[in-house]
Amino acid sequence: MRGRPTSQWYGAPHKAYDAVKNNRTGSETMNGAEVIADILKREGTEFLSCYPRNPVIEPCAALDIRPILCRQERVGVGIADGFSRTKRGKKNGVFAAQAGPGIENAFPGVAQAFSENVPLLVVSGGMPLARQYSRPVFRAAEVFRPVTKWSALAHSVQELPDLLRRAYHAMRSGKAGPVLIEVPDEVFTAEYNGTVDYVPVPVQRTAPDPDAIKKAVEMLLAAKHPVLWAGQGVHYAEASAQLAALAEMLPAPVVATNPGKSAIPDSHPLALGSSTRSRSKPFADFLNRADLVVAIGSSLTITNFGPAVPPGKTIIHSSNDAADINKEYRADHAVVGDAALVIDALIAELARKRSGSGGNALAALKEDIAAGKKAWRDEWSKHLDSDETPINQYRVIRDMMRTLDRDNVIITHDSGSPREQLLPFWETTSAGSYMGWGKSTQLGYGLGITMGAKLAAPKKLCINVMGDAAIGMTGMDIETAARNRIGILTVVFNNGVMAAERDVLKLSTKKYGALTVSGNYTKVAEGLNVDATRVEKPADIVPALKDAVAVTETGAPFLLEFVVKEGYDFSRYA
Ligand SMILES: Cc1ncc(C[n+]2csc(CCOP(=O)(O)OP(=O)(O)O)c2C)c(N)n1
Ligand SMILES: [Mg+2]
Repeated sequence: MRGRPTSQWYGAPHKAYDAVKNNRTGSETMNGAEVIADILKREGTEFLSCYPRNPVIEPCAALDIRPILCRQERVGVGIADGFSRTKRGKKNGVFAAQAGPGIENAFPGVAQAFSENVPLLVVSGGMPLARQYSRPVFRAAEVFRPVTKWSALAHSVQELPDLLRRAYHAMRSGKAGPVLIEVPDEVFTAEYNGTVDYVPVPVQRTAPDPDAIKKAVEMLLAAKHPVLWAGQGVHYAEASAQLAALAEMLPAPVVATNPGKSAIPDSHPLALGSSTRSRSKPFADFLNRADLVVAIGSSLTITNFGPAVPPGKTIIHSSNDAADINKEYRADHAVVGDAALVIDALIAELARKRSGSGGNALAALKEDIAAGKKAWRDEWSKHLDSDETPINQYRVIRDMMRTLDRDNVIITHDSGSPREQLLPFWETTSAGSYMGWGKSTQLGYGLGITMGAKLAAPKKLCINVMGDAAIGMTGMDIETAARNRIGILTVVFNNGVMAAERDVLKLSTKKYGALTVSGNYTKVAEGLNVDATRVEKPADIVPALKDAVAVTETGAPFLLEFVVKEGYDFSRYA
């Protein structure tokens, strides 16, 4: 494999902040951009995902906050997103863009993060205050309000510390979400009067009402077939071990939402996996059989790309945001609170009410689940073990599972068929090793968040699996990974079509071939300084994977292109 060039900054010594400051003003005072950089530094910001121009980039570099320049703002936001996800919101990714085109082009990234409740900060340039109401000025704080948890226009340099405190508090309390601060040039350049008094904002957790816990445990003990439903809140609360303990104590099987995937490892004997439109058969069977569904760390939002609670179930709904309760489903009982604190309280109350463990019931449930999983996998073995060419996508997934050290992987699907193919069959072996998403399903989102994950967890193998239409959306940004030494592995399922759209393009395809997409992504990658291999035969999958992983371990990204069948079979069970 060829070594890849590193960018010029890499490893270069950073100038001292004071030098930069004195260079600029010859004084000790800070301007607005420097105040923001200073606060980002205090908040532990390691890198700034960005695209020029934004005055905050230079003072950040002076403070050793490495700028990572993307090729497209949408992906830049995705990098910040994947970082925040992987750090479970304890640290936050930051993205900076210029006013007008830059922030306009960031919209999809922020909208996707909003739909996924990811806490990231966007620092946008802004038009001068005097021009804010002059059409067609793009007013970022206003335009982004519906897709942010909090957004504000900075009117003066003096209010910047207050605004950033509010921004960080919004990210670190309750249900997460992206936040945005719009900073006009005059605020970036104005001198700050006095010294900045800013302390990092702590993460806030909410403890549940003890009476609500008592009632929940009574309901759990009265239920014949309770099922635990794990949402993304379990990731943010880092409550995987407690969730598994609760499941064993009851005993109860665990289903996960799409973003909740790997809340407990799928390999856990009580885990039934997660669900997009596809899911495992036992997921559907056990959920159908349940009399009580206990949703923890989940908004229970109705979505095409996540599970739904079947009608007629008693629901206990726990979320850290009271606004989720009774939003979509009637809650028979509600427990508001942080997932870890809720589960801890449930375990303590359960232990108080009942002595001994599930014993025989636990062993019997594990056996039941194991049998269900085996039957389902056997049913799908013709795909998973297929030797056909073009290659069957499930065969690639199987070989990836067998070859890679899944304990040390962070993987994500992309929109389209790859999501349907990967999510049900990728058996996670460690908590938090899968980034599920799908409340919005923007093709191409997986690439940026995988780079962000790698920056947050450099020792993990970070993988995004995308279709050929998906790479068409954001693919140029693999060069961002090469230039910045972000050693991700991008897997492309090249089937030459938008298979997921076949139902809605029948006539257009028959008459005009509309479904077709074409391209050789190995050649694209090589043109963008990313080593790549095109795999056409099933026997070559494993060696290619091994080589690819070895390259990522040197710090360089790799692209593996699999020439695959159109692939119309999904694991859909109602
Ligand atoms: C930005 C965006 N535009 C449109 C869609 C709708 N959409 C979902 S999947 C898909 C086609 C996916 O094709 P590909 O990535 O090649 O995967 P395949 O289904 O062929 O495996 C489209 C157009 C989307 N999800 N995101
Ligand atoms: Mg395709």
